[in-house]
Amino acid sequence: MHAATTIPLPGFVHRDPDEMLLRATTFRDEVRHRRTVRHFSKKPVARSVIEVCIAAAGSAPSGANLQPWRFIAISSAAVKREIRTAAEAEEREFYEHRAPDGWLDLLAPLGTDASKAFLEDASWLIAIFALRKVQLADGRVTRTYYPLESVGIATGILITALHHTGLATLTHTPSPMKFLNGILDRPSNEKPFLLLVVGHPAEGVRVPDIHRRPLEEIACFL
Ligand code: IYR
Repeated sequence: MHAATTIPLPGFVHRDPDEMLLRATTFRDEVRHRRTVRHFSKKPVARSVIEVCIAAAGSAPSGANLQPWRFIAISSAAVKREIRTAAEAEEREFYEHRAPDGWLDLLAPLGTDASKAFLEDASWLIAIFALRKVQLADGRVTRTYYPLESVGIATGILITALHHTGLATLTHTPSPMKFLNGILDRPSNEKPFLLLVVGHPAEGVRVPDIHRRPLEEIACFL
């Protein structure tokens, strides 16, 4: 057993209650304007912006601080095309054979189908992998703990950072996603978690008229 080496809590700011409520409200209003977009313009996004947002995601808490995530950021047109071809093949199977009717009924109002032009139009695709094993600083390999929870939290931070930056995202989950290991040359201990599509929304883009559950429905206070 090693004793923990500690440091003073870095950068924490104590705020008074009024300021806290104002900041919370401002943040809520900002994030509730985030919408999944399915049509992207080809306008480029600087790599530096993507780098900073991924660094923000890497601040997420994780099981045993093993940080079991890998973000593969793709702007190469050739790689995006390869991903689109493979994803559309899986999606055609999904829409034509695999998806049960109940699932298709729920997707109908979202207007999704097997055609995934956004995989080529958007400036960046970020393939997010969950690591089942990681190597420690001393070279030992260990299994990870709560990798999906950890990567889910990091992905939430990434989506929020991109939205805050002024970019649109689409959380895309072609199923199965194993083809990403092949195209992106990732080892088998890395499990594809999500393909995040990132860019500027297409001019005049429209989104489904969906509603979010009110606070009373999603929270209880005891
Ligand atoms: N992966 C398919 C289907 C799909 C599934 C869910 I759950 C969605 O919220 C949206 C789509 C597709 O991307 O079209």
